[in-house]
Amino acid sequence: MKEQLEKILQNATKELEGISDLKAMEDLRIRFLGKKGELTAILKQMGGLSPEERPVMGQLANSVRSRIEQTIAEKTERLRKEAAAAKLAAEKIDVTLPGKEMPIGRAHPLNAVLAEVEEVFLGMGFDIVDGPEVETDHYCFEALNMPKSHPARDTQDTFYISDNVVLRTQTSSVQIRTMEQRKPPIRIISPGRVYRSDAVDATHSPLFHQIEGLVIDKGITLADLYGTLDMLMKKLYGKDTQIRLRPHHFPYTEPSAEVDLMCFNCGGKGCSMCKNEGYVELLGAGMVHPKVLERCGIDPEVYSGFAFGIGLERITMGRYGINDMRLLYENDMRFLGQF
Ligand code: 2NL
Repeated sequence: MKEQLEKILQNATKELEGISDLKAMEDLRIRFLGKKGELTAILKQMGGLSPEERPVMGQLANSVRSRIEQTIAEKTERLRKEAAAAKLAAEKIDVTLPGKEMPIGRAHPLNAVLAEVEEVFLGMGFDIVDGPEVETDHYCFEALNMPKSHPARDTQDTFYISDNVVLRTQTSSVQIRTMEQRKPPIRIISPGRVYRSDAVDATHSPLFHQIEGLVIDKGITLADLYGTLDMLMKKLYGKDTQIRLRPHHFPYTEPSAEVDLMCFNCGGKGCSMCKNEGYVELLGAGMVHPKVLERCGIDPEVYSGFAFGIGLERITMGRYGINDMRLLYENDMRFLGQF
C-alpha cells in the first residue's frame, strides 16, 4: 500500500508538470483526489490492514493528499497569473502613440451665410418665421397681387402639384401668412427653400434658397428699407460697403427697387466682375403694395411697410467669390473644405 501511495504521488506530480490549462488541472484533481479517484480507492482498502499499520498508512495517505492539493493550488495560481498577464499584454495600449486625426466638420457656406444674416436681423428685433414649401396658388401668387392672367404665373416658372397647389417660388407666402395671423408692428425674416422650373447652369437651379424680410408699422418709409439693408450689407461685406437702389417693378411692391452692392472686387471703380458698372445686382425690394396689405386685413391708410427678397446663393457666392452655383450643391469636400 505504501508503494501504491507513493506511486500516486509520483504520477500526480509528473502529470501536473505537463499541464498548461485550468480545465486539464480540474480533470486531474478529480482523477486523483475525487470521490471515485485513485487515492479514495486505496483508502477503501484500509480496512484490511493491521491495527498497527492503519494509522501509519492513514498518515501517509493524508500527506500524499495534501502534497498533491498544494501542488495543484500553486500551479493553478501560476496559470491564473500567466493568463491575466497574457490578457493584459494583448490589450495593451500605447498612450504615447500619436492619435488618429479626426476631420472637424464645419457649416456649409450657405448655412454659414444664413446664420450671419439671421444674427444681424435677430439683433434688430426681427423674428425668424418658417412656412410650407408646398403652397396654394393663393399664398404664392393671388395674395401677392399676381392674378391668374399675370405673366409671372407662366407655367414655365414653377412646379405645379395641381391647378391650385404649387412648390413656392418665393417665401413671400410665409410673410402673407404672418400678416394674416399677426397685428402690426411686424418685423420678420423668412428663410427657406424655393423652387423654379429652371434648367441648371452656373447661376440657376430649380431649387435654391431665399431670405425674405418684411416690416410693417406706422410711418415705415423707403429710408427704413435703405437703412436696414445698408446695415446688413455692411455686416456681411465690411463697413465700407455701399448699396444703391435702382427703380424696378414687382407686382407686390410700390415703389419697387433693385438693390445693388458696391463691387467687392474693385470698390466701385469698375472691373470685369461688375462689367465696369462699379455695382453688382444683389436683391429686390420695395414698399409693400397697398392692395397686398388690404388683402391681409391691414389698413394701408394707417400702416405701411417694406419687403425684400434676397437669394441666399447669390450673396454667398459674392461673399466667397464663388463663380458657379453648382459647386454649392455638389458636396465635393475639396470645394467645401476651403471655407
Ligand atoms: C426678387 C426679390 C422680393 C418681396 C420680395 C414681398 C413680400 C410681401 C409683400 C411684398 Cl408679403 N413683397 N417680398 C418684395 C420685393 C422683392 O423679392 O427679386 N423677387 C423676384
